[in-house]
Amino acid sequence: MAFHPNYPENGRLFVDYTNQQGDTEIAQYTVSSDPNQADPNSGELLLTIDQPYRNHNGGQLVFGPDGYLYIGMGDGGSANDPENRAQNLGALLGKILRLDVDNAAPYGVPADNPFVGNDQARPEIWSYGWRNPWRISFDRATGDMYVGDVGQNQYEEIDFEAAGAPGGQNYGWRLMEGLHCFNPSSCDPAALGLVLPVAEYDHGQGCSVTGGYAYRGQQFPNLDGIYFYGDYCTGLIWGLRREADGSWSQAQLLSSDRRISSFGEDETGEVYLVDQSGAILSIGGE
Ligand SMILES: [Ca+2]
Ligand SMILES: [Ca+2]
Repeated sequence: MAFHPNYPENGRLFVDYTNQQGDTEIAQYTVSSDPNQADPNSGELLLTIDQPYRNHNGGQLVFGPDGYLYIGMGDGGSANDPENRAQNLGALLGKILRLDVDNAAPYGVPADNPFVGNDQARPEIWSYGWRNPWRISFDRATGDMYVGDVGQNQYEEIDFEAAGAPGGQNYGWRLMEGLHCFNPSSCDPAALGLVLPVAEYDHGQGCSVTGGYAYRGQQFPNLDGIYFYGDYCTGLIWGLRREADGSWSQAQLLSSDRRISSFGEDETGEVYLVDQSGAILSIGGE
């Protein structure tokens, strides 16, 4: 779910869910007279995306600093991306999409989306080569994008896209899993123009990455700019920091024993952890 950047004025919010046929729907609702409840009759469907398999439905919606709505779509599911959808620009699966929800109904495509005018590609695509970009966020201070892309059987990864990037990047799947060639088993990432993750961990430390947020809160100044992420199976939490020279430092910060299904960020930039068992915990202190 994502609130429109002008939500206080227009009451518009967006949801991504799996419908009863197992397919992805993106819809808009508006707030009701009760500020804590949407109007159930206000629904407007933006997009339906057929899902060939039950898993890997992605599901993150987030507005970028450019005011456009970004949507994370998994590769469709099963395992190993059997139909190679993440590399197929004619499919919306295995992609991050970028929509304009202000200047056309039910949505428009920003004129500067990278594949506009390419009749072999869907114009909604912002980037491709994703397996299941379960969580996407923007650093509120810099506008940089972070993505936690869930791996297959061996490697989990975090990806970074600097603010102002033109889109159209290929993040590798199923050619690569993390930093490793996957299918085919040998490859030349540079020759293929693939963007490599800025961090990865193997399945000795977890099973499924849950991307988080770059901390920009006020309570813990020493955490400023550290990107938090965790693992769903082990509850380990890591911090990732981009140094002044552009290199990355990664450290395990906590072993939480939590089933980390998501992270969240509040209006002031404080970061929270969502435990699938039902608890919401603050990062930095409890
Ligand atoms: Ca699916
Ligand atoms: Ca990748």
